[in-house]
Amino acid sequence: MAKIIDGKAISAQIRAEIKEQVGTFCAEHGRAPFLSVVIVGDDPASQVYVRNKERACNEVGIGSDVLRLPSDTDEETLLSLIDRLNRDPGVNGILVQLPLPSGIDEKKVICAIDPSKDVDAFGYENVGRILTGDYDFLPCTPAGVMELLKRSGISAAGKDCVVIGRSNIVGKPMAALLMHENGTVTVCHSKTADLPAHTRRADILVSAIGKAGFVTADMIKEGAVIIDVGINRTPEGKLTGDVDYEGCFEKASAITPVPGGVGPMTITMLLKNTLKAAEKQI
Ligand code: BQF
Repeated sequence: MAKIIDGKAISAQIRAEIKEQVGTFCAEHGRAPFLSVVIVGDDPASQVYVRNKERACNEVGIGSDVLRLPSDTDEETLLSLIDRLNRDPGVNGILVQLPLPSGIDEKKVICAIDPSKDVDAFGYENVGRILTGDYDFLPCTPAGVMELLKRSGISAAGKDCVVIGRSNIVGKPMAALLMHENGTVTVCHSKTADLPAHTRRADILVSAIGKAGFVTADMIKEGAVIIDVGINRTPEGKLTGDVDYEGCFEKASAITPVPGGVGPMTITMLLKNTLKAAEKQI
């Protein structure tokens, strides 16, 4: 029987801390930190994520606006909007919700964001800084996972850590952060030979593959810590992770649920990054 790592509760605690720090910032500088969110098109999941971010900003007193552009927006228009936000001293953080419609070069758009306002930390400068350990912002999801571990009293030092997924947004930075915390890290992906042989050795298993029910109880070690980054939708429209929660719950020592695990922490780390960006820009 595992301890449930309650991301919603840990998030609420951190958001209360951030709200207090935002209050101090407002008192000292006469204005609130400010986040601009850019969304292009009408992808329904993206709409939900953007609303979650807007609501969370409100909750802690961070100012925000959502700039909604039609799905046929061209790259040039988007780049000139980012240029305007880069030069606006009232905007502390800029976030472009991904994915962008096909035909727009995501890399070009993300890298157009001023690195000091890149609160997702997806641009080349911030990504490079993560690898060296010399960073201002961490990408929100891996940062959220590290914070969940820390606040649950789980150390990665000396542990076998296995990450499933090698995306630039989650898997790769996740591996870097676990290494910084002195974990021994293995990154598995779609071409990994005998993936269960790796996952069975994991003391800490982080799954970010995006396949519902992918991690089953026979793939994990007794007493492992299971972190489920997956956000998948069941045919009935409910959120579910990558992990067979019921099965792994019996065998793990700690496990994150979906929803209410890593997801809320992702949003909380965005708030933290926006406050930090505002403080650094003073
Ligand atoms: C929860 C995201 C895949 C691709 C792009 C809370 C969120 C999700 C779940 C959320 C995500 C996932 C976000 C829960 C933002 C996390 O209670 O479990 C919050 O809003 N997320 C995103 O912006 O882009 C994504 C996943």
